Amino acid sequence: MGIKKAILKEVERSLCKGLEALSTKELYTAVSNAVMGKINDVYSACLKKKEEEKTAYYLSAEFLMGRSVYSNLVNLGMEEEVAELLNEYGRDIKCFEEVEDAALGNGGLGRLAACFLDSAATLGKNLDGYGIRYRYGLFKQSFSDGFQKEEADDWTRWGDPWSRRVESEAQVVVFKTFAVRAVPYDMPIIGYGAKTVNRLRLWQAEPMENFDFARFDACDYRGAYKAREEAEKISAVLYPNDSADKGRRLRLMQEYFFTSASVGDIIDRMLEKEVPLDEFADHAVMQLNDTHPVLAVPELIRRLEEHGMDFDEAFAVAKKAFAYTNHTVMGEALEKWSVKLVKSLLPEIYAVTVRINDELKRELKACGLSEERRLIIDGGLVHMARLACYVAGAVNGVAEIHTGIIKADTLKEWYELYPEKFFNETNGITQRRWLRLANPRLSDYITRRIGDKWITELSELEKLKSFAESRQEIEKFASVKRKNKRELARFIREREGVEIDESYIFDVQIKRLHEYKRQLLNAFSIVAIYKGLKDGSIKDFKPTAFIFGAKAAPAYTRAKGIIKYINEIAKKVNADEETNDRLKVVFVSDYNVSYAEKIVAAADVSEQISAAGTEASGTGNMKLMLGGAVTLGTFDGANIEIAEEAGEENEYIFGARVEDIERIKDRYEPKKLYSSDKLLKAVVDTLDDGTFSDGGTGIFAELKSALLEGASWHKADNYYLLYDFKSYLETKLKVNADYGTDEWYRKCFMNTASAGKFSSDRTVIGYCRDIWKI
Ligand code: 26V
Repeated sequence: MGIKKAILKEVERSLCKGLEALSTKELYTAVSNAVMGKINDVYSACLKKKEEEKTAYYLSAEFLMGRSVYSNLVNLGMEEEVAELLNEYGRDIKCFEEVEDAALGNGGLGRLAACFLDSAATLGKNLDGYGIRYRYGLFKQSFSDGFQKEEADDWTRWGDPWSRRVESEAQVVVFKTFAVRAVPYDMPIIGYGAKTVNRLRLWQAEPMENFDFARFDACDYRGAYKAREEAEKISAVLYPNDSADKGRRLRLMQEYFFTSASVGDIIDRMLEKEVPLDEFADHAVMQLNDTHPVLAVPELIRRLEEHGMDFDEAFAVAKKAFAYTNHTVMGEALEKWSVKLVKSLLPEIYAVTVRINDELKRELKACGLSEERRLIIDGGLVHMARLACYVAGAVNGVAEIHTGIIKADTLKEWYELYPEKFFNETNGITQRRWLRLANPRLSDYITRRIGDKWITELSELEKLKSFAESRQEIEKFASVKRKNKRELARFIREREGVEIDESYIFDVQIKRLHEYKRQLLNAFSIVAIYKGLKDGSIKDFKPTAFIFGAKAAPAYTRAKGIIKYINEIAKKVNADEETNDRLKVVFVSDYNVSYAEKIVAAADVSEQISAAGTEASGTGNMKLMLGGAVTLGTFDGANIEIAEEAGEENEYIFGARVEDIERIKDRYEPKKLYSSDKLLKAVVDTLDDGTFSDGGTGIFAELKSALLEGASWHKADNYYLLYDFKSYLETKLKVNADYGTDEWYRKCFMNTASAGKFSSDRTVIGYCRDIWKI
């Protein structure tokens, strides 16, 4: 049966109405159910295959899947047929844009996990995901008087038709004083062409018993619901990073909850197949996505001991069963748990960790190496990255420069001990979502030129380069971008109420709000440009819309201050009739995966301006490159590899490099720069001279003081905004001067044509080869 028929049957079976009369939600449910029905056979066959073959498991606290309906239709090749069917009934497939994103992640790390799943399924590799089915994903963002407001994200408001609850495979997770059930919800991951369907298994926390009847009988109604509440809170919310401090205990519970259930699940399946557990690592390898799932290490040992192994045997298995990816060099993000907390919540896990630590001490002694910065239990804390580096068979960074930094600095004690464990696996993105789905116009253009092999082999894009010298081709390419910009402008007009059009340069910075990513530097440059337009020192400025998209962790006051500052700039600048034919600023609200899809297709300039040495990789940079934006960026993260692929002449690189910062950092005096550079001073002073209002909160003054004075926990201007300001502004003005010519669009074209390396297909192949051995 074709998909059209299946949908009609689904409508008839469940809704007793004609397709034309369905609500959008009903239509969505019918289409999703029909699609799910289509993949059953392949899905079962793939589950069976994984019982026979070695499988890699991606353990991650975050999976930022976005919307499934369109990507599944694309990967199944059913997009056109379904659109056609809906049309026949007077409906538009675009109506599914009302469907909520599954935003079970904060940013790059979670989206990377989702891209990897798409790539592995497309490549036919055995990779399944394990995570948490949060009741509420990343908060919804709105602005009130320019301040960020957060609201709960009820992502299953329209149900969750892409998941199946598998009651019979629930696990029990035991904490010191109580236990909960982990109930799996399985989401099929459909590879492009639908030859492989892998599985993302997300655990939901539920009480051991549904309802405490004894208590209810005794008229203790509140008590009767208590167990339910206690259990459900474990998977209730995704932690926005930076705010874990408040609910640290709950966060630790989440981490143990999903890793324990996942390890238990993998072991159960092996026992079912009668695999001897000492052969565990021949059948399974677990990739630890940052330190969040590292409790899986002591948990595996604990469970293997429960099944009769002694510690040494279990430890030997664990050493072959794990690999660890580091995603950040920010010290605050390397997790440490207080011994007291771990002991009180997970005494058995703590006991296993002590034995691992003893093993480590013995080994260090034998090699005559220092315990310094190596002990897992150290100073009353359990160091999760150290535990990961000690036990994992492989440790990797996510871009060349980042791997270099973790070897030389962040994890240098481990590199010294085990150089053979260290790998680089430069991140990637799936072109199925970020080009084929997000940018149908550019996709069609490319396919008309070089065929559609790029969809599964992105290096094919190289073939576009033979068209780069043709003016006509460059003009066609430019016209695709113009249409995409028109579409985004319309969307922004409707949703944000800001008037821009395709004649503007679309200069975008889309990523989580963080000091190191330096949205504030971008804001400063806009203030400088505004001043220059007002006083006439900047002439011939081509109209530019500076577009921001970002969420700030709710407890991260400075990040929220930066949002307010940019919104204040937007308010002033957009209303100024002297300049608003050339300068617009818009901070889009509730930036998420679906919003990103629209923005990447329409961007001219990709802002990647982190302080050198701080951004592990970045992946937004790759999405924007693929869409034909030029990078305005520092030599940091994957920007370096982007410039290497596209040619530095096709990007706009500025600012201090890691070596420069190394050289100056001990004698850096931002105050001197501030006092000696008039423009810089005037710009920074807008934080407290009354130009903009922070609503009396004092956050702007605090931002200024962080730059000039520092704080108890950091030096002044620890991300070198003032240092890079001048070269950034100059480079930005150069971008403006270059924009719009044939030469400009040729640069854009070269970016798209050179993006082949940044497919997550290449990354996943790297992990399979170097680390997973599958
Ligand atoms: C960051 C921070 C910053 C300091 C405060 C506490 C804290 C907690 C968590 C995080 C997020 C760290 C993990 C992360 O999302 N890393 C991102 O991973 C992407 C995929 O590898 C990579 O492209 C980004 O550069 C990296 O920031």
